[in-house]
Amino acid sequence: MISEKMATALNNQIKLEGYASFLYLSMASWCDKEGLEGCAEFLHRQSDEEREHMLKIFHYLSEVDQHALTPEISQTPHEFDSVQELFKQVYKHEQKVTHAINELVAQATLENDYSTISFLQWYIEEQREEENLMRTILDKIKLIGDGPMSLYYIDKEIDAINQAELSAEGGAE
Ligand code: OFO
Repeated sequence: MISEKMATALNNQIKLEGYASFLYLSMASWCDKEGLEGCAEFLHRQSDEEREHMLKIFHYLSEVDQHALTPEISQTPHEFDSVQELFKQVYKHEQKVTHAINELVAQATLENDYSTISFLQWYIEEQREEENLMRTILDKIKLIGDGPMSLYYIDKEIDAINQAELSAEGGAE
């Protein structure tokens, strides 16, 4: 059993992960509309991952005899200024999630809630990897610059990153 306060904080995290899933879904749709298929596929996969992150917390709350609540998700943006701006937003959102996870760990530590501390370890590692991945993408985008063929090369690059992520996931199974 974990505290009510901890359960509320974890339910808030469900909301944040759910928002991330919908945000990346909206971004995938925008990329599709712009003809950026590689980016769209990457973001669809990210969106699915975020849903899994949300569900992991759902199951954890049930396991510790607490009530997981389906979140109300606020409206995500539908339009983005450019693919460069879009990935900056992804990185910013991941930083926000990392901050929220750190806050959860701090709360669990304060309460000597070792079960939740242990549960959150997976998220700490996941966020380190995600932030690193998004920084790599932003670096590539910067290197490609904004010449006439830049969108083509950005899309190709993100597609390659997506394929690498997919095969890493396959290898992990
Ligand atoms: Fe679940 O927020 Fe990133 O990975």
